[in-house]
Amino acid sequence: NYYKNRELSIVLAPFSGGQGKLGVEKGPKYMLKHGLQTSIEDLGWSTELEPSMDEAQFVGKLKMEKDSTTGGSSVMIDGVKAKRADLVGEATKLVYNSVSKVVQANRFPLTLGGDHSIAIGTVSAVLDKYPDAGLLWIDAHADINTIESTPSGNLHGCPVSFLMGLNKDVPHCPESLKWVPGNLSPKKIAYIGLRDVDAGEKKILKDLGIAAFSMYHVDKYGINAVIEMAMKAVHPETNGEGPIMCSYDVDGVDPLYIPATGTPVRGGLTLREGLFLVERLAESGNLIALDVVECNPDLAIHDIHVSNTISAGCAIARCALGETLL
Ligand code: EXY
Ligand code: MN
Ligand code: MN
Ligand code: MN
Repeated sequence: NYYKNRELSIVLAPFSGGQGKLGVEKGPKYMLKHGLQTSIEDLGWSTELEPSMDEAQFVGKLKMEKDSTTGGSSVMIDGVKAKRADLVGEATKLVYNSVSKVVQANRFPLTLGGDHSIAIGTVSAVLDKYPDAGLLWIDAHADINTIESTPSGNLHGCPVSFLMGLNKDVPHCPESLKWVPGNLSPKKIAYIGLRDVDAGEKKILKDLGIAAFSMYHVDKYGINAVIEMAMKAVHPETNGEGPIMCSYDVDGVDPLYIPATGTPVRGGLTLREGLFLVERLAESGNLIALDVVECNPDLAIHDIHVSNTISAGCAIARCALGETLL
């Protein structure tokens, strides 16, 4: 059981350069303001804050799409485009440094994003410490576009391809992301909640034989069976037992419950299914790290959408840390 010493660091990753909408860098601040740290301490964890960057650090450098049609330092060379790759490389390395420090000290890293590109840093750091770890990716999207297949150029749609080293042989792979070890095995990841996967991504999932449970599977088998199949998929030899990291994009949950997010897709997990997933991981005792990403308070069209989104994001973290285990 990896929860034994109950020491945790909240890694703040207020970065928005992996996509085109400002505001997602405010996620960590809002979740802390909601009382997340105290509520985790109330669950018996000792906690520390671990800022990986300042909230303002990258914002000034970001020229988002709404500002101009040519916005963002979009590189387009021989059909390869990756927006703001310089900033994503720099920011994810900072996140990597922070999470490395936390895991190497045997603390549990709870990383608050920020957009999902920050998982390039969190997962790389966790795999250094636990090479055998399985990764559960909760998301409406597969985030496995390569810099060649990406339709948008937004790197929050690409972290898994970097984690697997799929861009290594691509000409013009951005220099700024060459630090990424890229050693995640396709056998060690399982997705839950998928419902908006690009054609190029479907081909990658199929060619690499990646375990992917879409909303169809959630409806067909039920959420408990799906999470158990996912755990077994990443740890087949031990019937699902072994260290597991969870990278949780809040857009996996239906926008009815979590509306303030950059790329909402209807037909997602109910809030209970979304919380059950992490409760089940807590119960397994195998969870070693968690990301909660893509809360963007600025995208709410009503105040209630901000509180719904932030309180659900915090509930995901608390449930993963044992809140509902009696
Ligand atoms: N597949 C689309 C793209 O690559 O542009 C959309 C990606 C959205 C990614 C969000 C973070 O999960
Ligand atoms: Mn997503
Ligand atoms: Mn799409
Ligand atoms: Mn995502």
